[in-house]
Amino acid sequence: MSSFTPPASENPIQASKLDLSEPKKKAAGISAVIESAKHVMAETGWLRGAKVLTKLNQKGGIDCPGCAWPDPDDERSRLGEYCENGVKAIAEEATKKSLDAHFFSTHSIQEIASWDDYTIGKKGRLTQPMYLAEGANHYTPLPWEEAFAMIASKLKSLDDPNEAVFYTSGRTSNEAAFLYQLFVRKFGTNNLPDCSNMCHESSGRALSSTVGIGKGSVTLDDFYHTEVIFVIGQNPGTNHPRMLSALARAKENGAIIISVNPLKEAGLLAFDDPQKLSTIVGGSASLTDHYLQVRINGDQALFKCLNSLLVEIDTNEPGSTLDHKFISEKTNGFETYSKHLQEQDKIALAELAGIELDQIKKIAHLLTHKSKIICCWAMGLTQHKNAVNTIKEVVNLLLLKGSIGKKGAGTCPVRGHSNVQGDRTMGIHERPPKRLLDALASRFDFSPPREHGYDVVEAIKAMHDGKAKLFLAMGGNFLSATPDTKYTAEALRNTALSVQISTKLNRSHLVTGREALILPCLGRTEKDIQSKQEQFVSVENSMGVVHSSSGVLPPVSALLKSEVRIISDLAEAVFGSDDAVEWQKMADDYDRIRDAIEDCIPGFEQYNQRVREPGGFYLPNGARKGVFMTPSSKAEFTTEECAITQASSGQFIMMTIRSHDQFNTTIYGLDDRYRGIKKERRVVLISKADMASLGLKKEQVVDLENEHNGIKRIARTFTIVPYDIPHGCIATYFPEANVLVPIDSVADESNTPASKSIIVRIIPS
Ligand SMILES: Nc1nc2c(c(=O)[nH]1)N[C@H]1C(S)=C(S)[C@@H](COP(=O)(O)OP(=O)(O)OC[C@H]3O[C@@H](n4cnc5c(=O)[nH]c(N)nc54)[C@H](O)[C@@H]3O)O[C@H]1N2
Ligand SMILES: Nc1nc2c(c(=O)[nH]1)N[C@H]1C(S)=C(S)[C@@H](COP(=O)(O)OP(=O)(O)OC[C@H]3O[C@@H](n4cnc5c(=O)[nH]c(N)nc54)[C@H](O)[C@@H]3O)O[C@H]1N2
Ligand SMILES: [Mo]
Repeated sequence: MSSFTPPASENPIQASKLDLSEPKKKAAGISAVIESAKHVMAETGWLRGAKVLTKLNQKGGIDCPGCAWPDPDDERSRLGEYCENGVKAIAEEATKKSLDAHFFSTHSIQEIASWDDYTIGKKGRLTQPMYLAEGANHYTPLPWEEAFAMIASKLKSLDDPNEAVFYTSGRTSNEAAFLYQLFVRKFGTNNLPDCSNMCHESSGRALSSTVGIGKGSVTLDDFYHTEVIFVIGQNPGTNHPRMLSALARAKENGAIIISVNPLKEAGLLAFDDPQKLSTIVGGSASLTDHYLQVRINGDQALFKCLNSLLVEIDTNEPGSTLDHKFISEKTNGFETYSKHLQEQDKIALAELAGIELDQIKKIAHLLTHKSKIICCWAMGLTQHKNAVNTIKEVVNLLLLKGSIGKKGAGTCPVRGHSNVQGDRTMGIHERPPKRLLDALASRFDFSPPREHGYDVVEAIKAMHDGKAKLFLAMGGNFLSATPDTKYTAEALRNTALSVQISTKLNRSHLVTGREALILPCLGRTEKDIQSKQEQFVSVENSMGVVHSSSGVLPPVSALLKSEVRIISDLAEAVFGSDDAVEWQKMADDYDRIRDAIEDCIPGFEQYNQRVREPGGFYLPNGARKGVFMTPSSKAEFTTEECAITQASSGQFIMMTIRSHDQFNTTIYGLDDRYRGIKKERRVVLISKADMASLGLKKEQVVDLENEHNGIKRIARTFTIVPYDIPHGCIATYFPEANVLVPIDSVADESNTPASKSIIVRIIPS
């Protein structure tokens, strides 16, 4: 549209041909299957497509790089467990298209930066190492050895190992993650920020301190034996489509589903299971029984209100609602918490939540005689200032009901990236546990650094301040995924060297340090052959199952290296070929890495044997068994006042969410099919009532701006979309709106960017 002013190159506009229709009232079904087949075949061709799809999520096949939702333990459909968006993730990686030196000699980084993310992503796979010299406009090819020598010499020239930052995204396998953290710690730093810092860090913090383990407690089987499932701040129809099958089956078994979300997401309303022929032919499973359309960030108030009602009902009718045996035997802090709840003004809490008190009362009565409850949540809870305390309030509910540590009940933080949980288990953590460092010290005979490293937000600030000078990323798209795009771009540009180990081109290859390197790696769909032997890797899903993943396709280029080999070659360049750690031997045979993991990380006994069993093995999980590894050996109730982010008059609270056509910063297409928004991503979802009070028209173009700690941020040219969303709340897509997330607007304790509660004003442009 000619009236658009182009935003900064870090954040360009999309072609605007907005096409709006009514939001859908159900998810998946045959249309999703057709959608996915179209995507994969267009990118890969029939032969590659068929090869990869028949192996997807099969035992001994490829772990889907889409999300971390588990595969069923016991059964598989003949077509495999796949979903529309998993297939899109596969198509993105298994594409036939590739980028070579000619592409980079033809297109300058300035030119590529002027394209939108969709266009950049569609250019294909990276195929050879590339170098961007200081002041240069074009990447040029360079041999692998020179790339490693360059990184090694820069690393060695730093005054302090803590001047280097080593980021990880969540697709990295257990084997690569273990070797990577070993390399980084042997180099001398714990600067291992990862995507978790922006994702489920708040869940990890809340769960570790209350139930003694930073992961969820349920297995998939628990879904089939539960009475009530809460789905809070999560959009599974788009982001974890295979979860819908589990919800539908739970429902068939009698479970009640309660959704808590400011938006009526299609996938939570109803579902046509593409794995079931009966639903393809007709008929769909309705899912949610009670939809609580909470205001953005109202969840802490909602759950506090619900919990006070439960205590009130139990006081009037003792023993009807609370599990007193569980509370007295297994928990701490109930007295203080129940006293706090009795002092709460429930009407005020309901108002803060934006839900009628009567509706919350209905839920409380429904829970009265139920004892098996599962609480699922994702980014709608984790990316707020009060995220950790909100999740603790959800845990309080489970503790009041004795709903943890038994079948059909427990915590279910639904993870994002397919191996983000495994990467943490392997030690990708800026605050490593002492146990891990001691194990590394004795197994590999060196002194790992003990002081904590930078998380994502701290790393950006350190680069901005010139305290960190070298940035290396194992996957991901740091520039676009992180908050405050302009500030982060300045931070990256302030480094001497930035290195991206990647499969696909993205904006982090264009906004770089003074010098930059692209190191292209194998993806999960590709065969990984080392020393003439085919290797497999392993991953951990959202429910703590560790299993193998083996690629099937020939690599898109002979020049690609596996992530494991890249780390071992880099380690050799830094530490020399006679280093005490046998880097190359480990890369020659991944069994040796798994042996080392077994020696250093609890729960991996007989790793090589058990990972070869079909379906893999479960890691130990105390909370699952009702054993709480907290200092008191009890589960802890948390008593915290409500602290809800609120916008003052003239302002809105904004959440940045995913559309149906993206995987994080990878844009598969410009449509958000279930929400009825097509061909444009720079949109603002806003209620008709708020539009009327601001005098805004449908499809009017506006700017969004805010001011935080004296700094003004602006994101231009967003189109108004009337939507069913609570008053005072608006929604935009991630990553387009990340320019508006202030670097110091973070969750307490977890330091996660508060990218779901951004205060903004809407300015007609
Ligand atoms: N296809 C696809 N799959 C993915 C991803 C992807 O981008 N595409 N990303 C992966 C990753 S890394 C992750 S972390 C997950 C993300 O999975 P989700 O957490 O489902 O992703 P978001 O789009 O961020 O959605 C957040 C949901 O929370 C709601 N919400 C926002 N604010 C609030 C709030 O204050 N309270 C409540 N109750 N709800 C709120 C939004 O309306 C939305 O429905 O998905 C993973 N899977
Ligand atoms: N405003 C806002 N910001 C957010 C969020 C939000 O909801 N709102 N969500 C946050 C969340 S939950 C997350 S997890 C982060 C995601 O942050 P990241 O994980 O950093 O981002 P991705 O977009 O998943 O990274 C995509 C890139 O990874 C590379 N890649 C893909 N597969 C592989 C592989 O197998 N190996 C290697 N080495 N590289 C590979 C490709 O080059 C691709 O371009 O973003 C966060 N940022
Ligand atoms: Mo995530």
